[in-house]
Amino acid sequence: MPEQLIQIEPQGQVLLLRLNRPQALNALTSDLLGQLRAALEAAAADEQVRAVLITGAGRAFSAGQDLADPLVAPDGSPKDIGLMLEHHYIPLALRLRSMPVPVVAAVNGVAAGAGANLALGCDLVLAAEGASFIQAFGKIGLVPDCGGTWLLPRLVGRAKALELALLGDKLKAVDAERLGLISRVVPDAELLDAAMAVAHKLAGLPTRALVETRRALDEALKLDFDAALQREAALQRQLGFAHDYQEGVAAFMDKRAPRFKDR
Ligand code: T3D
Repeated sequence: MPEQLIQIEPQGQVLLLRLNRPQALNALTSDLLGQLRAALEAAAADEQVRAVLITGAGRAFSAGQDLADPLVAPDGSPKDIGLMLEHHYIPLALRLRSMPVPVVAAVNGVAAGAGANLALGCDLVLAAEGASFIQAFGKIGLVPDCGGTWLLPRLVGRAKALELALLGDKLKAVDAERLGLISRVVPDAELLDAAMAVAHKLAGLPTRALVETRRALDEALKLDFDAALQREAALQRQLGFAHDYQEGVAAFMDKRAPRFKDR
């Protein structure tokens, strides 16, 4: 029986995924990354799942790549750590970014290196007051990965992105919120309940429209204003023909709760 490195806990329409190597601050091994991707694949294929919530077991969210993993740990022989990215981090980051349901991160403690960028790649990021974020790559002679080079300047602008990435200092959750790096900070004891409430709220909203909104925002960064307006019109046309628009408007008119089902 393989070790359960991701705890999978269905809670109604929300699937809670807990990184589960607390003794190593949930450092990311190839096995853990494989299990996380498999859990996300299963969630993507399961029509009952309408939101995913990712958190860490123990006192950390994740300390990033497991630096003791024989696949990457320097031992005198050359290590192609690009393979680790190609086999694990790139597929994971792409899977996360293209999930057919919203994904929430509940950052319960330190999130370092790829652990930080795993969290920042989620759609909404809640953090406990005691949590922190570290772009730990530079200190070990690497560049930000798991999407960090793309995410950081878009989230906080070039100047702050460079400061975070070059200095690699610990950023407290409250400062991460102030910079716009994350969505919200909550008291430590309230993190999981608050994140679960957000995930349940997302699960009750029209999933397809939420996912198209994520895609449209990401794509708009590459478009000029005219092209973004055209993209909005094309998306609105598609969504206007879909069930959830009919249902959302009907529910509003009838003064009742909507029952969305599109994915
Ligand atoms: O290499 C590639 O594949 C390329 C991909 C790279 C992606 C990356 O993520 S690179 C960045 C890797 N992560 C780091 O460099 C962070 C290393 N960890 C730390 O700086 C600190 O541990 C923390 C700031 C995260 C937490 O500090 P603290 O003082 O709260 O805890 P600690 O005492 O340092 O760590 C507790 C234990 O976790 C300790 O083990 P022990 O002594 O109790 O047996 C420590 O060795 C272990 N641990 C922490 N981080 C890692 C780790 N073990 C393996 N890999 C880690 N990344």
